[in-house]
Amino acid sequence: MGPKLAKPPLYVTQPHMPPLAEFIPYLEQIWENKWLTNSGPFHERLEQAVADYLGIEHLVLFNNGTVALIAALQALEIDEGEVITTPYSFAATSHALLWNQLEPVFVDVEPGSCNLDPGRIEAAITPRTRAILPVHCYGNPCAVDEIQAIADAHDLKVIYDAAHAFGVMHRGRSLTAYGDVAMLSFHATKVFNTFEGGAIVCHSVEHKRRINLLKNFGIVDEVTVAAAGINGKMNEVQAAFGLLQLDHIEAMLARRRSIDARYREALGGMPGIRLLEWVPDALANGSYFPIFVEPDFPLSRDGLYDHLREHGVHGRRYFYPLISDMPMYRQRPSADRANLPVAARLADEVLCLPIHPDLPAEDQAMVIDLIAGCR
Ligand code: T4K
Repeated sequence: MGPKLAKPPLYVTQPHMPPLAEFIPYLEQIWENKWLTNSGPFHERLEQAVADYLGIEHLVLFNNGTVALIAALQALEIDEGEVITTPYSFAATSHALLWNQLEPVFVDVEPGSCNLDPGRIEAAITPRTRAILPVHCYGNPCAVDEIQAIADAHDLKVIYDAAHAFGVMHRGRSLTAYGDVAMLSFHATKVFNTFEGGAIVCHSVEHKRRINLLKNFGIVDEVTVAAAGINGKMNEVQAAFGLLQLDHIEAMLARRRSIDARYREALGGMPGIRLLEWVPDALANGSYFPIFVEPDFPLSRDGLYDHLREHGVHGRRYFYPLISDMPMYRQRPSADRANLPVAARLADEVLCLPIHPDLPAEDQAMVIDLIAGCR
């Protein structure tokens, strides 16, 4: 037996683990098949099941969201120039650009939604701009219409980092339906997980074929390698776990939404605490619960982070530091904090509170009481 955590802290996220007994038949099937990866039967079933669940026609599974994003950029043949993106995200968003020798150009975000500010995008476009890479931060929809209109006017591609957006419905359809492509992450800490995993949503058979080619080394057949592809393949254990998770997804989403609602009710009017403004016309997935600790709260953001941690509550500063403040980005002119005042403030004030389907009500009450007790 491996090590067991003594008394686990209250983590910012935790995967929901379906009963182990439900997973055993899947494992038995994999043992019997002796087909462990490379478009195995569970992979094929999951790819179709996720597409059906999202109401999407074309979807390609990957072994993680980062590799999916790297491959998607290549599939769109964005192979040089600049890409406009947000500094307020997980490092993977911009890292995918550097891995493709693309130049990230950072544009500030909106304070309410934390998403790329569409009003600032055009000023950042140059003759070298090839694409826009916005993030639906915390699953909250970007200004998809404005972004698409700008992209159309300037002949740019739109690649959504939708890592947080599984299960978010926007105007009656999956948020992943927007843009030329959208990337999903199925990492262990996400709403829907396959241990590690991810997917690309795209919009044509031809594009799906190209992405599939790139995810499997560029192999066409036993004697033909047509592109410098990568290994982005999801294995059978991951895919089987995903199928099992899908059986439970509605209950998990409902639980997340009710935890979200309880936090909103308890913390909504609290002086010094600001909440994320969820975009109208969208059904949230409760993937994260960020609060913004403003100057009139008795503790600083880091003070509150430490206070919670002393009581076993491990909040996380998603997203601090800003990507643009990381050493591989900060020399760029667009990375200057003076160019990104809203993102800089959000990064200094944000603290994500625990939210996951199995969070006990009394633990959530303790988190709320710890915050309220600071006043
Ligand atoms: N774009 C965006 C906007 C993203 O947020 C991400 C990933 C990506 C792209 C890239 O997608 P992937 O390539 O990852 O598919 C985590 C995740 O590793 C990362 O997937 C996620 N975003 C990011 C926001 O958070 P860490 O290093 O902060 O997470 P970690 O491993 O410290 O886990 C957080 C907490 O969750 C732990 O304190 C405890 C709990 N936990 C974690 C794991 C791994 C568990 O309870 N069980 C677990 O198995 O990056």
